[in-house]
Amino acid sequence: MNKKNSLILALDVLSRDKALELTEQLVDHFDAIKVGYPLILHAGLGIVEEISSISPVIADLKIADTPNTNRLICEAVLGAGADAIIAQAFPGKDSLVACADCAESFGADLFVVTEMSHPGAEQFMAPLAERMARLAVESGASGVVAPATRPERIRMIRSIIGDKLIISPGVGAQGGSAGEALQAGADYLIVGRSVYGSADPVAQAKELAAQVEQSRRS
Ligand code: U5P
Repeated sequence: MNKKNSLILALDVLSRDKALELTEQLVDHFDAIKVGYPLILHAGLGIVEEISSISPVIADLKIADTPNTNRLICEAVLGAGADAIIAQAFPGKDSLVACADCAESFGADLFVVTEMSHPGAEQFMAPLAERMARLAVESGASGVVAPATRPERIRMIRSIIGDKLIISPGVGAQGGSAGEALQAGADYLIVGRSVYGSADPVAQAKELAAQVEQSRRS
């Protein structure tokens, strides 16, 4: 993933046509497009192949199964053209290593969820986030997912993972601030509804780019 805009589009729309229209419109404003269950379940796995011919794709399937099943999921989505996958750490090291090995065999990136961005993540994930961040490093992941809604947690996770990448959802619709997440150590912001749900997605993307630029200068 080439870091140009520090922005990743979360494309949680439900139709192939809408997804491709937004991809064409926004490809120059985002470094990657993240697709997950909402789009893949509606449009089919072929949408990964179609978008990946236009932009790098991160497959956000939050993979969380046994090592063998994890491998089968990774092979399917990386085989369809995804450049990166997202996996959960909580199934444990063997499950995560299965994802890391598969990502490596495809020359793809693996991002590991440490602590999610919604309020409920404070219940079970936050108390284990440090251990999950360490596991991500030990397993050979390219980076982690950490919450823009809690910049202090990004700071803490950065102190554990060194120079691995942090991709950070929660900006916009979930209330997180682009500037604060970047200042806390996020490498990329993941933004969905506030862009694709807006009347003018390109204008929203430009506004985010201006915030990224301002944060780089400060
Ligand atoms: N996402 C989160 N929080 C996490 C991990 C992933 O919001 O901790 C994903 C969501 O599933 C969605 C995107 O695809 O990031 C955020 O979209 P939005 O809230 O900006 O619409």
